[in-house]
Amino acid sequence: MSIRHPLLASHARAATLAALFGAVFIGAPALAAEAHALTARDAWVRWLPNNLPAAGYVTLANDSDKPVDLLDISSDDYGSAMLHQTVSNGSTQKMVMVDKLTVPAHGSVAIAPGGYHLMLEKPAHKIMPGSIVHLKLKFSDGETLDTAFPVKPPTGAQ
Ligand SMILES: [Cu+2]
Repeated sequence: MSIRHPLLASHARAATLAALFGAVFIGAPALAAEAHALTARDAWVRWLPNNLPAAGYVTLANDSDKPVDLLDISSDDYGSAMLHQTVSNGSTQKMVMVDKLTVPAHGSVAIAPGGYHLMLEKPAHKIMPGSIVHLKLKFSDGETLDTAFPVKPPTGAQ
C-alpha cells in the first residue's frame, strides 16, 4: 500500500497542466499564421431513410493567396466519408470519387446538391434529422477544419 503525498500529487498535476498549456502556447504562433486561411459555412447533411448513404454539403472559403486542396474527410460519426462528384451523362447521373477539391486563392467552392457531395456511410450511431455530426476536413496546407454539420431531412428543410 502506498501513501500518496498530497504535495507530490499536486506537483504532478501542476506539471501536467504546464505541459498542456506549454503545448498550447508553443502551438499558438504556428496556428495563428494559418488558422484563418480556410473557413467552412452553410454545412448540412441530407439524411435519407432506409440506411441509404447521407450526403454532406458545405461551402469552403480560402482567405489565403494560394490555392488549397481538400484532401481527406473523416468522421467519428460515420465509418466511411468520401468526396464524390455527381456527373451528368445526358439523362443519367453517376457518382465518381474525387481525389481532391481545390479551393481557389481568395475564393470559395461550394460542395452543393447537383455537384460535389461528401458521401457518408456506416453511421457509428443513430443519426436522424435534428442530429449534429462532425466531419474533419483535411487540407493540403496542413489545416484540419473540424466542422459541425446539422442533419436535415431529404428536402433540406429545417
Ligand atoms: Cu456519392
